[in-house]
Amino acid sequence: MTGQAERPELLQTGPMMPMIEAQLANRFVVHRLDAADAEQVLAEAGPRIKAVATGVGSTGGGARRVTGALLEKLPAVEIVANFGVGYDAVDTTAAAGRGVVVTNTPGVLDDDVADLAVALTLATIRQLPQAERYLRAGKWPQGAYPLTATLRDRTIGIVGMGRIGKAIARRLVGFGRPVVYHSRRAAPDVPYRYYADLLEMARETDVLIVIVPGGAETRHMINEEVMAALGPQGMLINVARGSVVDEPALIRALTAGTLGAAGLDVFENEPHVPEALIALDNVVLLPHVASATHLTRRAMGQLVVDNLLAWFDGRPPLTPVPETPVPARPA
Ligand code: NAP
Ligand code: 8YV
Repeated sequence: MTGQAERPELLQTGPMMPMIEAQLANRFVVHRLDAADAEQVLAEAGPRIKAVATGVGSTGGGARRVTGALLEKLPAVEIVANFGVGYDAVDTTAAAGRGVVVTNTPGVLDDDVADLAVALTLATIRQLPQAERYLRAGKWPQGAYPLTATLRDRTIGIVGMGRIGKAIARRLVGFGRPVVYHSRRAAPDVPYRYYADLLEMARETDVLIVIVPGGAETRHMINEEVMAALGPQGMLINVARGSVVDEPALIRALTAGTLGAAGLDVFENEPHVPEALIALDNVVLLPHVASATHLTRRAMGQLVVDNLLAWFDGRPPLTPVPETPVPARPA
């Protein structure tokens, strides 16, 4: 281990898992953006900071976003390691413009996120939380819980056929349901029917599972028209990012019954969920937990650390994002 003076300086934008923090503290001089004196810290240490460790996810919060303005205060930064496969909270254009490499945590969370997406789909269509609330409220002796819709007569459209979309599709095929999908380009390696037009797919399916990246390009791609196309028996499952769905339009559609039901793991303004959604009984709401198992979060955390260690050991980062080319490590 090198001495304190030789350790690279790193900015941590908010709380991270203890196993991450312990390894970072072992190798870096760590500064915290969530400290009371963060501005002072940035002014004093900003010019020396070489790395950023960040992750938005379930606690949300603007303070944890890696914006162009923040990067400007870190003129020596070389790498931003993001906890999460989705890195919409990191301004990759600003990072690429400064030659800063951004890494994320792909692959290690696919199975848990896909399991959760399928669980949420079943919970929503079979009304599992509602049925449990019925039992707990002591209503069973007065009569059986009402019959529900079923997955048995559904075609499922997946929006986003990437790593996680494929893992969801594989599971649904096991459930005996037809799967179709939409993305910008047809995926070369899947047997499912491809729709270049999202609206056309929404008209011809009745369950939509959304698993695309967040960001400007996908903002509100699930809009009023798409929801209307799904229809009164239709169901929307969002495990992607809250920004992908027009939330006010979703509330209107669910309230009016022009969309049948929704299962949501993500929201536009996390961790704040609109009261109007909470009041509805045709939604199942989860607090951004798709990857939240001990095993998967440990693997994600280790990948954050391993990307940073690789970079500062002079090796290429393990999982750089495509928007930021990997520059040669300065000598
Ligand atoms: P991925 O392998 O990069 O797949 C993304 C898919 O989305 C690709 O099929 C891509 O295909 C498609 N896509 C991208 N932009 C699109 C657009 N504008 N219109 C239509 N399709 C588009 O990513 P992944 O690992 O599967 O993860 C996907 C996302 O899931 C993450 O970015 C993250 O936001 C979210 N996620 C959420 C949780 C959670 O806790 N709820 C957990 C993990 C991931 P084309 O390039 O051909 O369009
Ligand atoms: C996590 C996620 O909840 O990987 C992602 O993109 O949304 C989730 O796995 C999040 O990154 C935790 O901070």
